[in-house]
Amino acid sequence: MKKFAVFSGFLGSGKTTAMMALTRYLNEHGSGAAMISNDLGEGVTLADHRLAELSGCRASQITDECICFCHDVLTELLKTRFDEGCELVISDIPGFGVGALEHVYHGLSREYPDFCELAPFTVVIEPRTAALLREGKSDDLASIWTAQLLEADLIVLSKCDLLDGDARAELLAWLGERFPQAQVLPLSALGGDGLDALASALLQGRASLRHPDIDYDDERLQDAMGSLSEYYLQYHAAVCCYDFDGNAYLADMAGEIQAAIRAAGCEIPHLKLLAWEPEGDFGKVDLIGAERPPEIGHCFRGPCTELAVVVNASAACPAELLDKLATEAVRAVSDKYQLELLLFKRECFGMGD
Ligand SMILES: Nc1nc2c(ncn2[C@@H]2O[C@H](COP(=O)(O)OP(=O)(O)OP(=O)(O)O)[C@@H](O)[C@H]2O)c(=O)[nH]1
Ligand SMILES: [Mg+2]
Repeated sequence: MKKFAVFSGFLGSGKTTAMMALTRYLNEHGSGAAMISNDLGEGVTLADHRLAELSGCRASQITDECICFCHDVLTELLKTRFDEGCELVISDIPGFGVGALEHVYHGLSREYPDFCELAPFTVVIEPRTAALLREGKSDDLASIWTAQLLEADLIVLSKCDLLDGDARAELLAWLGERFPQAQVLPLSALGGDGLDALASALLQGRASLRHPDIDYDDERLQDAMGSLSEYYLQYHAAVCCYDFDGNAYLADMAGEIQAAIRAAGCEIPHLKLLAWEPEGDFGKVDLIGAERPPEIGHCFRGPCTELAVVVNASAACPAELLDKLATEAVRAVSDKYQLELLLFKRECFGMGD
């Protein structure tokens, strides 16, 4: 039977990168697979979805609503992919993902019992987060990470290329002891290590459909969720010269937004900057935390002549302030590069609104 998997996990943990690597791996190894990027912006192009498309992945997006609450839209899309021959379709989940086990997996198994098989409910965690939990961090963020991991049938320790062998073994062992209900697997989506084991676990395993002991009304969980705002900006940039450096432009923009967010005393768990040329060349810069250096994920190969740009941010910052800071930063950096902007879409809202 065809399979559906949810990849939950914290912002910036590596879900999209893992879904891209895994669908590519499966398509190259004979089991058709596709991915869905799910977020709440209305009528927007998601940076994650566009990145997957630009990278040649079999990808779709569901915007405007969480797959927790639109099973009709989700099953329609799954049916299309299954009819195309996909054995496995994977979707991520907006925000923190806590509650997706109940809303997506239990919801689907009640409303569409024979529609497809559910793969192990998967939670992606990056080494830095796992290390903080292991050291005993116990604030609002830690309560979210713990709730996510308690929902997991399968925990994926991502970005393992950043760890040496001992550190990786220690974190894997700790995750296994702390969350004994889940299988734990290491992955380097960028390097390719661990994709075979992850593919087998998803294709051969099944969701347990447990009811974990989580207080979903916990005040700390609700407060943390309520403090998060989402920002979506989409524009076209006309370039004035022939030596425009799209990579420097994106890096400067990440730095400018980071500085503004830090000056406001806010946190930015994930900022995604993606720009592409009509021919398909593209650049991508991520910021995963106000105190961490921006990461250049993909570089333009040469000077750009015109650009489409998508900016997506999730920040612990009031929506009005995030909207102002991010938009001003984009304008300031675009002015510096003498770009003429044509705005398609701008939206900013609080997750608790
Ligand atoms: N070194 C390394 N970096 C990675 C790996 N996987 C992801 N990253 C980086 O981590 C950052 C976040 O990755 P994403 O895949 O966008 O994270 P996400 O969980 O989808 O984030 P949200 O969509 O905000 O929830 C990006 O800069 C990635 O390039 C990996 O295997 N190794
Ligand atoms: Mg993502």
